[in-house]
Order: sequence, then structure tokens, then C-alpha cells
Amino acid sequence: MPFIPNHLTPEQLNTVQLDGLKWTLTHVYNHSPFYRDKLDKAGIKPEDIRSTEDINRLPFTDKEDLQENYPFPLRSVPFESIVRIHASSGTTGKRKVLCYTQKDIDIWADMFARCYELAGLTREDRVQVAVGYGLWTAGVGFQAGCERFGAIAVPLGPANADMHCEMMVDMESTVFCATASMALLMAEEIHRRNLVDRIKVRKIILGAERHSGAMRKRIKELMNIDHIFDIYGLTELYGPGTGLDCEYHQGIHYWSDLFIFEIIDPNTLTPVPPGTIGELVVTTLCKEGSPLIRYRTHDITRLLADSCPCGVVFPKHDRILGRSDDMFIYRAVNIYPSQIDHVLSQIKGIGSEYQIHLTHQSDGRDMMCIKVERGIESAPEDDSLLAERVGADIRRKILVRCQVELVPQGSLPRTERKSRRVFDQRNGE
Ligand code: DLL
Repeated sequence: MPFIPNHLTPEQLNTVQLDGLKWTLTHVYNHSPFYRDKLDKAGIKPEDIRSTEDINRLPFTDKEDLQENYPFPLRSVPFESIVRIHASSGTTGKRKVLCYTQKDIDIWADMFARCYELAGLTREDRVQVAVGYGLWTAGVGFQAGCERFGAIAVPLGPANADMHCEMMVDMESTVFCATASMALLMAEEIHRRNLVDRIKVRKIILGAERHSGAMRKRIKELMNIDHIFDIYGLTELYGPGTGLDCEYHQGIHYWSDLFIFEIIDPNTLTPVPPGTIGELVVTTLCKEGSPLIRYRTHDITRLLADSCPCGVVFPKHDRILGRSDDMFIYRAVNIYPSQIDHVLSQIKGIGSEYQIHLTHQSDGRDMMCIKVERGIESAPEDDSLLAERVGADIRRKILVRCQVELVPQGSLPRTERKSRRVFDQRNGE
């Protein structure tokens, strides 16, 4: 039996969504004082939901709602029905803690199994999991999905490079799952140790952070990989596995029978049409423990309306282009790190790794310095030309002047978690 319910017609999907929306509203209204209060304030009762468009009338939920009601925000079932919690570290303040019932855990494993199926895995595959286990949803998500799918999980977690290399060779792992940063780190290690011909990994599934085309290209080349799949997810919405790009890599298919994705303009909070970039807002359709109603992810992307050559009926969103809270203002220009890595990705001769340092100069002006690694094919003598090229392209495409510093290949820190790109020292950070 396939895991992806590809037989669903658009009409059937719409019915599933409407039923799920009604169920969720009734569930939270009856069981969560927080949501009941929120809906009462907005003047909405569950029975007011008559079509999926009525979602527009519902109030938003945001990360502050999860922090203010710590430690069990959004809880909508009695404690005896909760079998697990997960948490993600908020950038500021308390962790976001989410509750799971057994049904939530089962649905999460099913949706993750769909991702493995979409990535073309078979039960013969050996899946080396290099993301963290514990409070974070990553490790257990990849593992439970793998077991549900029926492939062999090789559950290392971040571990160290020695152990990953050893297990990859000995276990003959065929799939490697990691954060984008960890995938790069391992690709470089495998290349450095001359292991490429001894490993059988042909597919990498990575996510948890935005990553550039240049980074994917480098990982693919270093490890001789056929496909890199981009997996999306967040703790609030079960965890990783809410969607994955198919082998055509033209967007991330997401499971619209389990949640509704909307894109809104983050300033006006109104929905924008498919194709328009904005903030992703999610509403769950069958989540029991901590349901989400129009939860603002702060992730920036867009819905893609076109059908996919792969034939999967589930809709797509674009890769995550950044986070609305990643934006920084430099010399009166709003800049997302993704704009910088987009510019860098187009320049031959530089590596995929970079950092953005913002400082306040003694003359009162702000300065942005981009440290970027020299590409393997470049020599230190090329530095000044490359720096000039980067500076000129940033000026032309983002309309700001900056300093550029070329640093040796491999000298910027590598991490097995999520890489930090922006270092804003303007407020004494
Ligand atoms: O990072 C879950 C996850 C683990 C997804 C492993 C994929 C792989 P959180 O720690 O709650 O959960 O962080 C969620 O990470 O809102 C995005 O900003 C970012 N993110 C997750 N996947 C991607 C991706 C996990 N594929 C936050 N591309 C999200 C870009 C991603 N950003």
C-alpha cells in the first residue's frame, strides 16, 4: 500500500480540509481555554465554519502565544492523553513546548513515510540519521518515519565525523539525513578522507535551515549524490516531514489533507495569491495535542499553483526563502540573508559558506562585512578580484556597499545543527 494518498481528487481534498477544519475548531473550542477565549474575542463559533474560505475569519496564533502560556501552550487534551512532548528553542525567551497524543505520533510517522516514498526510497534502503535526538523533533521524526516506511534506520544522531564515516561504509547506508550544515560538513569529510568510492549513499534528505543552491551543488559534487531532497517541518507542526520536493525538485509537496497552508502579506496580514511571496501560516486538520489555528511560522515562501511532472496530487510550496525575523536593516535597506546567498551562489570561484558581520563604525555609519570562503578551484591570488566581484554584485543587486573578505576554504565554522549566518554587533551583541 502506498503511503501517499494520491487517489484523492481536488474535490475530495477540499472535503477532507473542510471536515478537518470543523473538527479542529470544535475540538479546541471545547478543550482549550486559550483557543476558546481567542475565538470568543474574534466572535467566531465552530459552527460558523461552512467552507474552507472561512479560515480567513479565524484569528492568528503566533509564537508569543506559545511562550506566554508556557509550559503547555495550546494544550487541547487532558494530560492522560499526552504521550510525549517536544520542544524547540525559541530565539528569545522560553522554549516552545508541544504535546503529542498517540494519534499525533502515528500521523506524524505516516506523513514522514510519505516523504520517504516521494524521495523514491524502497524498503531495501538504509537510512543514516544524522540529526539530533531528544527534545528536538528531528531525530525521532526521521527514525519513526523510516520504521513506518519499512527501511532500515541507522540512528546515529549528530555523533562525530569518524563514527558517521565508519557506519556509512560498514552499514552501506544508501540515504543520509541531516541539517544542510551537517550534510556539508560530512561531504567535506568524505571527500577529504577519499571515501567517495567506498560509500553507497546516493540520496541526501536535508532540511531544518535555509540552504543555497551553491551549498547543495557542493554537497552533491563532493559525495557524488544523485538527489538532494529538501524536507520542511517545524516543531509546532509535528516536526520534520510536512513536505518534501520530489525528484523534479520544482517545489516542496506538502500534505494538504493534514493541514492548510496559507501565504499572507506579513504587514497587512491578508492572504496573497499563489505565486506571491509572503509568510507561511498553518492550520492543522487533525492534530489533537497542540492544534494550530492560523499559526504564523514567519517562514517566507510562496505557494506554487502548477501541477508537477511527478504526478503527485499534493500541492507545492517553494523552498523556504528565509524568515521574516531574519531580516536586518542596513543603511536603510531591508535585507534578507537569502538575498546575499542568492548573489553569492551566482559567482564562480567562491565557496558556499559565508557570514555577514554588521558593525557600527566610529564615523557613526553601519558597516556590513561579508566573509566568504574561497572556492576549491581558486587561489589566494584571486582574492582581490573575487572580493571586488562580490562587492560589485551586492551593490548592483541589493543596492548597498559592503566590505568583502575572502577566507580559506573550510575556515568558517561547520556545525551539525543550524548554521548562524548573521552577526549583528551594532547593539553591542
Ligand atoms: O528544524 C524540524 C526539522 C528538522 C525540519 C530536520 C527538517 C529537518 P524547528 O527546530 O522547530 O524544527 O525549526 C523549524 O526551521 O520554521 C524554518 O525556519 C526552518 N526550516 C525547517 N526546515 C527547513 C527547510 C525543525 N527545509 C524552522 N528549509 C522552520 C529552510 C527550514 N528552513
